[in-house]
Amino acid sequence: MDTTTAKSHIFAMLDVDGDGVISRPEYLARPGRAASALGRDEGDPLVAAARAAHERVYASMDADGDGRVTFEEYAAWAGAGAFDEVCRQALGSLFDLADADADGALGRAEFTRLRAALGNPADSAAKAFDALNADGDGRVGRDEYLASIRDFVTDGASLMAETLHAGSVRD
Ligand SMILES: [Ca+2]
Ligand SMILES: [Ca+2]
Ligand SMILES: [Ca+2]
Repeated sequence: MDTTTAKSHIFAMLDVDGDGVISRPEYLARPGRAASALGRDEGDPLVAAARAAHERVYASMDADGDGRVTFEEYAAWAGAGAFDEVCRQALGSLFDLADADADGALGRAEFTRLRAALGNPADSAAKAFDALNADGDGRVGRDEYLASIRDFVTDGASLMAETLHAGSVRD
């Protein structure tokens, strides 16, 4: 898939109410929703870290600072530079919320919970896990998880299409 298509899939996931705009509250609700789905309480430092990382992403993404991110604004911003500057930290912070035993890797159960927490349908979790667990050790490491998302944003690599459940659009 091309990068515009990849970006449109991510945008659609972030635009939870489907009104064509990623609003500031909509985006900043993401870490809290993930935290509660993953059984983290508000006092957990990892939750505070996730909120701070998401604030930074939104400030970077909302170029004109009006609290609304349109697809045009998103598409002009998303890419390798934005990923390395702010997105990696935000996505990593969500990964950490799911990493219950804090060993830097997600087993199948942890991975499935993270996907559900981010609003991805559970039915494709097994496929996504298998795609990311290429070496078959039953674990998806933090770095390989983040690298696969980066590949998706920068190249439209299909591996991450599975993990973001863009596969449902193709099927
Ligand atoms: Ca919206
Ligand atoms: Ca804006
Ligand atoms: Ca783990």
